[in-house]
Amino acid sequence: MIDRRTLMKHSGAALAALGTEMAAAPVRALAEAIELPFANGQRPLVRYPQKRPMIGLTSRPPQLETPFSVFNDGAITPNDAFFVRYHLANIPLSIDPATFSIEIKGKVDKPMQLSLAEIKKMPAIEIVAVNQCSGNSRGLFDPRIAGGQLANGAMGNARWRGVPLKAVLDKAGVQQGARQVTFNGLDGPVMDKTPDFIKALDIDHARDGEVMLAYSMNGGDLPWLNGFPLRLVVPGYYGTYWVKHLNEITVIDNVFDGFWMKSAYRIPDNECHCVDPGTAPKATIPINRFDVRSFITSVADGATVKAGAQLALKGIAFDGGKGIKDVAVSTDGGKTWAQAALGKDLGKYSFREWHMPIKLAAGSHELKVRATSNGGETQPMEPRWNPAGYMRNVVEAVRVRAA
Ligand SMILES: Nc1nc2c(c(=O)[nH]1)N[C@H]1C(S)=C(S)[C@@H](COP(=O)(O)O)O[C@H]1N2
Ligand SMILES: [Mo]
Repeated sequence: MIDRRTLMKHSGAALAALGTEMAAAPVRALAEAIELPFANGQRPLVRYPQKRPMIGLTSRPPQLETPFSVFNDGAITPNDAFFVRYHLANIPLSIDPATFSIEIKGKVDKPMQLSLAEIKKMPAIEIVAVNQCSGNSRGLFDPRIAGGQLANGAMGNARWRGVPLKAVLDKAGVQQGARQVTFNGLDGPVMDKTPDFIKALDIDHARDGEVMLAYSMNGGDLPWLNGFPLRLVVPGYYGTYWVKHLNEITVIDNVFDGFWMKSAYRIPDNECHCVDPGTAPKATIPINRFDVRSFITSVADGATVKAGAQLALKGIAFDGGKGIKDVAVSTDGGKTWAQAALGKDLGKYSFREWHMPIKLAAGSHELKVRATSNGGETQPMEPRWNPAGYMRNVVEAVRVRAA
């Protein structure tokens, strides 16, 4: 039913129904389950409005991981397969796009409210960009780390359409002395003591012309759970900054010290953003750009493939915004490497597909892929560790048996 409804243009009634259905979520846990590649990795496949069966992590608030096989279907992650991450259980269940507005306030000459219609009348930009949770792959850390036990599916790549944050800030007129901009959405804590989810960017970053207020994803409205009707898109930066259901922008003349900037989402302040397992960093900074990553998508760990046959190995790579320079593949556990061919370039913030034909003799093989960015950054052969389980980017291994 809901799929039919969401295919229709959002009428008020259809949206109200969507909110009601969201309130009743999880709509359905399917009988099927999935096993993620770490201890206690059993997960239900769950059904939410506007989503295909997804890997269920929590239900209040809904947190959904993308089944990894989706990434083999193309460089763009479909809206109905895009992961979902929330912190606070009080997610919005009724939003009327006809009356929705966003407030711009603080150190600006003209504090204002902009309706969705007004935002949509401004000149639009489009950027293809990866959104990845800081804790993507946390479940693979060793020693294990508390927090959402995710495999590699807390990421996705979409074509975002919206207005540059710069244009909105210019309209309001940023005042002298502005240092940061804060972002707040419609969701909130269930208990008063839990800090509201508010994020901040430096003023120059906020005005770089790429950070955007997006109202569309892959040609459609944002799915409800991905921030309908408006979200921040911060190309190259971890998902924590991509505030959903965005309705409040505040220009401030200090460095924001709210919980989600000052205490959470921080990484060791050193070159590798890592420390010896089990130790605490001396100093920390807010998490920022993605490190470089790559994945094999065409064959799963533990699979059996045909010996001696040509195998079309493929996958994806991305980084924090320099773009991918090259992708190397090893079929012997990292002893020797060969260059893969790169797929279509959808922009420096996008997944970049790669492919390489291989042939495997009968027996066991360890496949590895390693990407290098245009900035010269590459993936480490040994995993790095930090206390929050962020930024995993080790060269991953896929073990296959050829028979
Ligand atoms: N309003 C709001 N926006 C939010 C969050 C949140 O809890 N509330 N979580 C952030 C985090 S940590 C991530 S990883 C991304 C995930 O985006 P998605 O749910 O569209 O995949 O949303 C970000 N935006
Ligand atoms: Mo996240």
